[in-house]
Amino acid sequence: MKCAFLISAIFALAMSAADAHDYKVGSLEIGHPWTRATPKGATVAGGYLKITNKGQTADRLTAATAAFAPRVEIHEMAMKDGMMRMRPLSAGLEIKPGETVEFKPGSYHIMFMNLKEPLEKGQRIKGTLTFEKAGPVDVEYVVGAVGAPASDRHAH
Ligand SMILES: [Cu+2]
Repeated sequence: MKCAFLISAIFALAMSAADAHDYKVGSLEIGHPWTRATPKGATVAGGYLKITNKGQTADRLTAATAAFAPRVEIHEMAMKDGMMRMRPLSAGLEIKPGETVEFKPGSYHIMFMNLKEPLEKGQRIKGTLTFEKAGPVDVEYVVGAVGAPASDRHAH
């Protein structure tokens, strides 16, 4: 009995560590990567996260890749001809020293394209972000509900 308690306590600790769900590479902190479950037949999904540059020099997110999406682009939303459209940032996105850039619905996002399988709520899916100076970092995107709102905090 005592042993079972101990195991569950350790498990709870491990779970709360996983819940924090942040990553570090060089002087960059990556907070809370997430995406949304995709409706049947959908082949694209947006990836969202926060990047904070705690260093003294600017860095640049130059690429994102993911095994579950053959094609991944870094997108921004911008007004064009009176309409919000997304477009790829071919040179990536700079994060200045001290700056936090938030990738969120309606703004910057990672675009997962040509999805082979639908994303299902509750999954954790692996991807890699590559920065010009800090290099690559493996992250996991937590899959939220279809149409999950733009939120910094989602239920785990
Ligand atoms: Cu997009």
